[in-house]
Amino acid sequence: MVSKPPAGDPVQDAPRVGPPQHAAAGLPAVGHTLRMAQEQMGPLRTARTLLKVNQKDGFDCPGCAWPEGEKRHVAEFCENGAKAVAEEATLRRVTPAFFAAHPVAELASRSGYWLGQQGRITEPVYLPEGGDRYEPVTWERAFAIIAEELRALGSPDEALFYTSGRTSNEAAFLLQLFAREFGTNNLPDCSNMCHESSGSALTETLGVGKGSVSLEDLHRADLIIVAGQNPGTNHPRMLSALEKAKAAGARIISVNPLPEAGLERFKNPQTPQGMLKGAALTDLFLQIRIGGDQALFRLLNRLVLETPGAVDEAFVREYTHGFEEFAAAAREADWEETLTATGLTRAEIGKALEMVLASKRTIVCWAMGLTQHKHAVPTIREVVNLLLLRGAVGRPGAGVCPVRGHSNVQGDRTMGIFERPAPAFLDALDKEFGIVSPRRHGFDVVRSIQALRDGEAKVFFAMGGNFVGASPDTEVTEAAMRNARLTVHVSTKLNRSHAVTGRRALILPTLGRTDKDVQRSGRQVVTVEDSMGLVHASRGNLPPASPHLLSEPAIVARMARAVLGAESATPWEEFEADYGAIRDRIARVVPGFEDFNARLAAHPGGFALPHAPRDERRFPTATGKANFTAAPVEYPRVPEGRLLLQTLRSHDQYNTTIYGLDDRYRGIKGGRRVVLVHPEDAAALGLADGAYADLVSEWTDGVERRAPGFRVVHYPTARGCAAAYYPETNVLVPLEATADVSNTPASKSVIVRLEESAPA
Ligand SMILES: Nc1nc2c(c(=O)[nH]1)N[C@H]1C(S)=C(S)[C@@H](COP(=O)(O)OP(=O)(O)OC[C@H]3O[C@@H](n4cnc5c(=O)[nH]c(N)nc54)[C@H](O)[C@@H]3O)O[C@H]1N2
Ligand SMILES: Nc1nc2c(c(=O)[nH]1)N[C@H]1C(S)=C(S)[C@@H](COP(=O)(O)OP(=O)(O)OC[C@H]3O[C@@H](n4cnc5c(=O)[nH]c(N)nc54)[C@H](O)[C@@H]3O)O[C@H]1N2
Ligand SMILES: [Mo]
Repeated sequence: MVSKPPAGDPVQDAPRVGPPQHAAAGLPAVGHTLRMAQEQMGPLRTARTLLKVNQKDGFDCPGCAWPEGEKRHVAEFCENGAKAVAEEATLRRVTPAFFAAHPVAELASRSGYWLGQQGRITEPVYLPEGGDRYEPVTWERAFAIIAEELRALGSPDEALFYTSGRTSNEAAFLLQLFAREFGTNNLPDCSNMCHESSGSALTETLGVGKGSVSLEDLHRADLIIVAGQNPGTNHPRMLSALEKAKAAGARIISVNPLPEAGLERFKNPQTPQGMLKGAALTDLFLQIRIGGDQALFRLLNRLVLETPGAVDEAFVREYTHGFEEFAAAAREADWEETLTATGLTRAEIGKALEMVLASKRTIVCWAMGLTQHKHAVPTIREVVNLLLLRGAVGRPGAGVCPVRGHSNVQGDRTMGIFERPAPAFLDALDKEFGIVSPRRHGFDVVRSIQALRDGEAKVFFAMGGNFVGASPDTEVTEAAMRNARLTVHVSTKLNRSHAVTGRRALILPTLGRTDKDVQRSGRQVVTVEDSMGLVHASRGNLPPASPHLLSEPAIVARMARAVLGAESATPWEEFEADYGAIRDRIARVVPGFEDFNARLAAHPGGFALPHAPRDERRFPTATGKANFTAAPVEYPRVPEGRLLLQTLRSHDQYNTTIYGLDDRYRGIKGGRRVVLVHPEDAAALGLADGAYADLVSEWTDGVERRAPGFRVVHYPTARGCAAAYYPETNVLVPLEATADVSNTPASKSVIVRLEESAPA
């Protein structure tokens, strides 16, 4: 399978390469932000939107899920948040005339960058069976088409309802309610490709699948380990928290195969000193081999166990379970094996141990560098083992901090977007609405693709996102999608998923975070939950991109009425008219949301959801205690002459939304088809800096997956490792290459060979 760059793309992908930078943010970031924002929004709208980001009376930034904190700056956004806002609040428009001029086959030949640059979609459009282009359709007809296809299914489980993580709590709650009334738990979401491994590991060990720290805790920690995360690009506001923690005496260990500029030094654009000099952040950089983290944490655990007085014995006795079995496994940790797995030296690991032992309040932060591996779940469990040994859970300044991606991905899960819902959640839902939710588990993302491929699923509905672009094994996923009878996308902007469709397809354009949402009862707010379990309101203030848009809750409510008809006793119309009525129901179904509307009014800055381990050192696990776990140590074995490829984000993208072709901190400009390789590995493979190569992944099924024409960049990554951007490299990630337990695509460990070639 070969995935060529789209042929119809007028944008030249011609990367120019300079040296990587050693600091993030600062003056260049400010100029860059304003230029990008004004290109999309013009000066007036730029001022109107950017001053409302993350303010108490404004909208939640559609960028990342990092929390806002109590004291807010006038400009509480970062460079990449501003790009996310500009991308949504753009003045460019995709109208029915656009669709008349561009057949679907032509859209499929365009790059994701080009598609996204066309602007906001203004009207619902329909691709009839056998049609070659989308045509305008009324909302009524669109919902009738969905109802017709859903009602024709042999079983409700032949329908899939995907959610991306920008969807508000209110819309998410309605969507899962609709799916369950309809009769299925097929609610795959972007989380399946993202922090599912964190959720799996934390639920099993601590009893709650979410992070256990607040922003305050971060400020108070004395050691912060940042493993497998690039906050300078993906969570820039986190750098302010790290800076503050450092100023209060914290130390930072970065564990990463790449030296990421944002973790080296931060030039805070909100302080004058910060702009000039900046603060060094990382005290110890562990340049780990991809996939070596479980081995590293296992050895650290052994060394802690062997240090007299280092284990918090009172905590272990009172609050934990499974210590003996874990300790026996940890004592087996082998130095030589760890050095091989990690590529680190004894001295580096010794230094890390010293810092761990010197710390009373340790927090471990992580993101995709830990979650997207075959052994991601045991890796995160091993991180938990370390914190448990040190009694560093449920204590101020200490705990687990999985840093979420999409701005409401955590909230969507809290609202019940989950293919394996807890029975207690379904019981509460059934009681409130007088329905009988199915108890069979539904399909996650990977299972959904397999179901479409195998003809087990026939209708695909997406509340946001870019399923085709974000999923692994692009060719397989695209073929699966083309098998569907109907594909429906609720979207703000065009992407690849609109060009690779089922037999019939609908695009339903919707309001974004920045748009003002007015319904029958008046102006509406929605709510979101950030990465630290804080729930707060979001209020758009711009006139909507077009008068024909419906909000996400309105779309679900109308779809539900069209599909379920008189069979449903749920007051869908009332929900559409007044989102407060949805929140009243959430308050009665979802624990922690009691008096939702009243608390929202009383706490404009947001309120915290309860978290038993954090608040009361109570661990609602199967054993009633925090569980130590012991799994065999795993790490990827890479055959001679091959490299281990991670697929990651550049500085100018938001997942599959490409803002531009630069990756400033890594020194890349004007192109995305680059592969970063250690100079000595490149030399051994005979690849000069500037050479071009095809990336060919090797997997047990013997199928050749090839991404052609990548410029080789000699780069200081860990030995034996390589890095290239997602989604161009998703073609290389086999559908079946997933994490054990969580089934998350292992998109950070793909074995590849590089074959010298020419620009694609
Ligand atoms: N501007 C912007 N912001 C975003 C996003 C975006 O695309 N753009 N995406 C959002 C989403 S949905 C998410 S999930 C987050 C993603 O946030 P990140 O997880 O920071 O995103 P990635 O670019 O995938 O970076 C993974 C990091 O892990 C490192 N890494 C890779 N493999 C390993 C490993 O085996 N071990 C260790 N220790 N490190 C490893 C990589 O070098 C890289 O620094 O960001 C969110 N915020
Ligand atoms: N190889 C590889 N693959 C990966 C990853 C990786 O690191 N490597 N990361 C994975 C991760 S962490 C994630 S989270 C997924 C992301 O997967 P998705 O969430 O599915 O993808 P996005 O690119 O974030 O979706 C962008 C689209 O969302 C729509 N959109 C934007 N805002 C709104 C809104 O407010 N409402 C609605 N209805 N639509 C909106 C727009 O049409 C836009 O084109 O990708 C995963 N895929
Ligand atoms: Mo994500």
